[in-house]
Amino acid sequence: MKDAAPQTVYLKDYTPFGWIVEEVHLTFVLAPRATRILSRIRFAPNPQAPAQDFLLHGEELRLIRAAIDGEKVEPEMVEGGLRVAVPGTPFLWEAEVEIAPEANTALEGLYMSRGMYCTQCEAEGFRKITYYPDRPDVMATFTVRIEADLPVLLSNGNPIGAGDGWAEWHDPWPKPAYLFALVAGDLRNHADTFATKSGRAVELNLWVRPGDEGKCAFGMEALKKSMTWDEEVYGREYDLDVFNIVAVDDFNMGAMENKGLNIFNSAAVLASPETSTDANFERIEAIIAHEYFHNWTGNRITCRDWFQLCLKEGLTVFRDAQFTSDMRGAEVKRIGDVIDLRARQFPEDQGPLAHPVRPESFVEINNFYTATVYEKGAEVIGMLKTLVGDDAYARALDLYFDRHDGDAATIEDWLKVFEDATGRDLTQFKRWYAQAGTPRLSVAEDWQDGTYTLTFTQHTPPSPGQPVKAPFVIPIAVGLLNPNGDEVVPTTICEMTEATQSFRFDGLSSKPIPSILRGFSAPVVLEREASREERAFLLAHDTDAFNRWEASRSLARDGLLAQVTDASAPDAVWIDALERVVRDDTLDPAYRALMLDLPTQSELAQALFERGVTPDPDAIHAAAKALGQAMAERWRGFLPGLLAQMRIDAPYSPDADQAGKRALGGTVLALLRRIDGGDAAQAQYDAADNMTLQLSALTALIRAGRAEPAVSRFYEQWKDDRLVMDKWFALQVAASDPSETVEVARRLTQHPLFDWTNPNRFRAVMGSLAGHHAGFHRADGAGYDLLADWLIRLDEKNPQTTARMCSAFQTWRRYDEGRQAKMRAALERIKARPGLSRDVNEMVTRILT
Ligand code: 0A1
Ligand code: ZN
Repeated sequence: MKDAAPQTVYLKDYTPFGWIVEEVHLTFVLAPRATRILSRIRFAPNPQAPAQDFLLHGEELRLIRAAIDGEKVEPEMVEGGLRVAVPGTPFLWEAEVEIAPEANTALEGLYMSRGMYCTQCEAEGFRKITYYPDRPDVMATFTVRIEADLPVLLSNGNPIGAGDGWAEWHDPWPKPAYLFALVAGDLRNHADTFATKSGRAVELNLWVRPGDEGKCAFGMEALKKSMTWDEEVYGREYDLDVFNIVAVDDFNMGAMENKGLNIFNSAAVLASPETSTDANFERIEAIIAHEYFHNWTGNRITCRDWFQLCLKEGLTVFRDAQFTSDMRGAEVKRIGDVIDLRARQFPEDQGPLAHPVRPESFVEINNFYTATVYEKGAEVIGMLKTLVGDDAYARALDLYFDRHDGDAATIEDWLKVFEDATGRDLTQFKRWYAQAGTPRLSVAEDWQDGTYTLTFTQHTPPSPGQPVKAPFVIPIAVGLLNPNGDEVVPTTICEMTEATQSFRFDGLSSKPIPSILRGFSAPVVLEREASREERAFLLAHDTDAFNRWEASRSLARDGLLAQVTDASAPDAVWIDALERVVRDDTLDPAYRALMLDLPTQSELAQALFERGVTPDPDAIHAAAKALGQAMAERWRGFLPGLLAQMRIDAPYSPDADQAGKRALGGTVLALLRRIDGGDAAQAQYDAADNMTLQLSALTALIRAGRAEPAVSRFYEQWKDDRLVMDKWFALQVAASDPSETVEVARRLTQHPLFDWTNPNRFRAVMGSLAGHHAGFHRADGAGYDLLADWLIRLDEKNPQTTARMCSAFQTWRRYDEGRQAKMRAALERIKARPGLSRDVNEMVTRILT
């Protein structure tokens, strides 16, 4: 286990490593309990670095022997590695170490997943494989030999030789150790080829466990689409003879962009119509694209240090979002991303875990793979693109690739290419990387003699370590409509740089209705006291699809808040306005489905908290339920017809058109079950021939109190499919009545298939518990206790996944004293675990302060 004594690392302390690594040769002799790794590494003094001791990282390694230039040495073992005296000239370091992959339950370094060897080295896992300067600015070429009695032996780069029980790989592209990968096992291959635009033939392989061959075709197509798209849109070509993807069942995250050998959580790559939902297909396509795009934004240009993580992640998320928009439609993708940002990043940015997109310190870097670094990091790039325009963005990116190919770069380097390509000064814009917290934007309007003036004021609340914020550069996309609904001023970017700033629109014949922050042009909270009439007007007339949706969403939110605080009835005016949208056949069904998506209960809790009302999770749940009931009853007449309209006769395809129809159908079914007792859901369940329909029907049946026999039938049908069983576990918790959520989750932890050391299975139950707002926040604290019990148990095996799930408690200060005390007690109980990991210690400490 790692040392729990917190040691903070600071961005300001960066110093280059004292040596250059010229090349790395590794030999792996694989065995579950005693793998031997022989490393031969050429070091040369780095003339650009200050004098320093020769220190190599290493954790949980048994050093068998070490030598420098062939002479045996006895390094001094220090915390986190070793120190040894070295010559002042180039030298060869050799070491042999032993590790036990089978005992590695943290899934970091070299570990085993159901008989297969695999690695996860980002961020600092390579030091659990051998002694090495495990930092991203140390880049080297790797040659790897693997010896094992297994049919498939893979590493990075191109294959250079293989025989019975061995294989050798060479990666010609210098890379940091975090991009190292090795896989060995009995795997099956779904193969294809790709010709790059300059004519390089690339062999593509998707490696899976026997039995999963039928779930590969979609992932392979997604890979080829990604390769074509990156050539066409960013001019980026693939640079090796082979691209391997491997599906692994035990994996902490979604996937990993190791050079030429991407390793995927099997849930993020395996798909078939019978076992995967439309949402799964879309996510898989996006993750394959994301990992592939990292080949340029992450691998060819990597990060100087881990503080620069957003350099690769923000940009790659931005690129994968562009790809998905091109593949499936920009408006629906944007709304989905904003829903996700508000659900995951806003709570982080507004609570005790708030940190800048580029943090300035950390204890455990694995705790900073956050929605802020990834998703807000992508928003920052989107704003930059809006500010400079599409052409300048393209020029800046060309310059970035030209100037920094082969570098370990920084955010300063990134911003400099934009400054050089556009002549703009980005000093103030850089605050987006340095200041945490979600800015709040208020608006005042003025109308006089044909001139309409919007005055914006920005304010960013304090966040940990940052009591006072300076103004951001905020691109505010504004359009103006006249009272007939015609657009009189098309989308215009108001570039706000001051704390308070006015923008004038002249020559208007009547007072316009403003549509502000179109397309969600900046990650801010818009605090505008627009009247209900004005929002209803925008819902009906806005030409900006995002703001039409936003108008509806804010009406829904305010109606729900009024239900909670004033015991108002559900807002019938909004329901009627929405009906026109939902029944408008000219609108994309996917968009209509999003229009029907209600604000999450956690979002409502946050909104109440911001208005000075202590949120009551039961009351919020009751309000959402009453609104759903009112919608279903008011729309009783047309819901069955709409459901029938969304039925598809063609064979299943996960494309956006079909998926949109099923999404709207699923939403309609969820309303219908409130008035038909689940009859339509039962019919859909019985007829379903794909997982999307089967699962939306099962959800509706559970919610209608008709879980049986469907839940048992589902189990019998799918008990041998791990990925589908994850859904079975998750759904029962997610769809449970709040009074039973904790009991359902507890009962499922006793199920023989609850393999809690598998991160997907653990998250299926515990993640669903934490995500069930009213169920988790049960007043007696039973939800907190159950989650804490399991986090305490998991931490001993897998600190990374445990630490990530601690964020379930990050909003604790929103709630009443009783709940606060119970959450605090749960956190303190976690903190008191003897041998607590550094990962969890850092998370719990930050949440409590
Ligand atoms: N770089 C990967 C995600 C990833 C990050 C950390 C990991 O272990 C701590 C594993 C994977 C990506 O962005 O896809
Ligand atoms: Zn990434």
